[in-house]
Amino acid sequence: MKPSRCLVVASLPLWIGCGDFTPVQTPLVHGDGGAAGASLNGCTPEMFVDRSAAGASRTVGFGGENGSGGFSFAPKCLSIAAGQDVTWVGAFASHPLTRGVPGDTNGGAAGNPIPTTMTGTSVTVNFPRPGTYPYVCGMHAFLGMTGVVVVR
Ligand SMILES: [Cu+2]
Repeated sequence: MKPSRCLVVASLPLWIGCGDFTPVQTPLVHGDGGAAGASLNGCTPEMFVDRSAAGASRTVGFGGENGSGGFSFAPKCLSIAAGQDVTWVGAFASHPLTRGVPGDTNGGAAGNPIPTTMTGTSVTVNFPRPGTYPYVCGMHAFLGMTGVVVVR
């Protein structure tokens, strides 16, 4: 059988076979869309909201609080300064807070101070050190209910 198609990727010494051609897909990063470049828990660098100013709100709502949707955090991608606090507000019994990325509580920077929180409606967490600290809703991470605190 005569090959119907060949594909050469010019910039790479890569020769993808002739004949049956299957599109090559870039693996998704944490299943969040696979955008090019760094993406963590659905946050790309341009998505971070800087709340490091002295009077800025560092409250993250979820389950309808603070402008969030039922299955999301708001702001989802938050940037603060070392030493500042972040307060999560919502019903933890319905949306248990867990550090890390979906399926890996050790994802992100070491020393993630976000505590597993399964009861109550508010928790305040201090972030003493710079780093990238992802977190998820333990029940709805698969729906994209994930977020990141970057401490600069
Ligand atoms: Cu949830």
